[in-house]
Amino acid sequence: DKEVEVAQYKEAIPLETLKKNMENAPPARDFFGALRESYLRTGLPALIAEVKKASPSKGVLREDFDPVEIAKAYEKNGAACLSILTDKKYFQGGFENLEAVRKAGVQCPLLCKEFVIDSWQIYYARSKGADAILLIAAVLPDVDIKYMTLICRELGLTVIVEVHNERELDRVLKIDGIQLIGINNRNLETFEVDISNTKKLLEGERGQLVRQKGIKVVGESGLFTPLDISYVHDAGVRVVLVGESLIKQADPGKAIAG
Ligand code: IGP
Repeated sequence: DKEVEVAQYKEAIPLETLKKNMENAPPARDFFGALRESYLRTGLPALIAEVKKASPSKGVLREDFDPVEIAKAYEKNGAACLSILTDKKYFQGGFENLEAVRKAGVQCPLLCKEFVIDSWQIYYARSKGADAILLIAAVLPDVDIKYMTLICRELGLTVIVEVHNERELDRVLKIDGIQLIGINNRNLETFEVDISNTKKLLEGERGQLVRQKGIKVVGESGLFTPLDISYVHDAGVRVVLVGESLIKQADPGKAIAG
């Protein structure tokens, strides 16, 4: 159904028009640099704080959801970068949220959280103010990951390639030029979350290869407590992506400071 959605968008805004629109857009911010700077300054995993209204497993997370207010609160309280859900069907997100956050003067670099299946979506995300793109190994063949990574580089976008098992991690480790790998602790088929997945995938030779290649690992999903963060930090994670546990707080910004 993502294919149908993208086909409709593409018909409304052809790639040529998008490319023209992008010419006047301000350049992408350095997403990777912001993460590195935060890690070097604090010695703690850099935070990508997620702006998401709902999830397929938990439904609506916050009734009074205001993407701009939440983004500002995250930034004020020390998030290095933000992740903005744009998928409508499963997360009740939208590209209008990405655009609104960017236009509201938020300085943090922005990850477009979308199921990317077509390179057209990458140009579209950039035209709406994205600074980084998520590519999910479970839905993309290697050739697409390679090709899309090249497009992102051309557009100045940082790429996070998401994996959730050994097989996907091994595939991605064979691709050149990957800076960031996200390890999702949520099984996308069962929705079950297990943060020991991060540790398991970074053990032994795989972990060694990740370090050798200078790839930074993003711990994704199911992180709720400072103990969870230190657990994945010890496993080798340098960046964490946190959504639900922040969104559900009365004050999502304060939850970061705490
Ligand atoms: C955030 P959590 O458990 O903190 O809300 O998880 C993030 O990892 C999750 O939203 C996510 C996601 C995705 C969403 C990870 N990969 C791919 C949509 C698509």
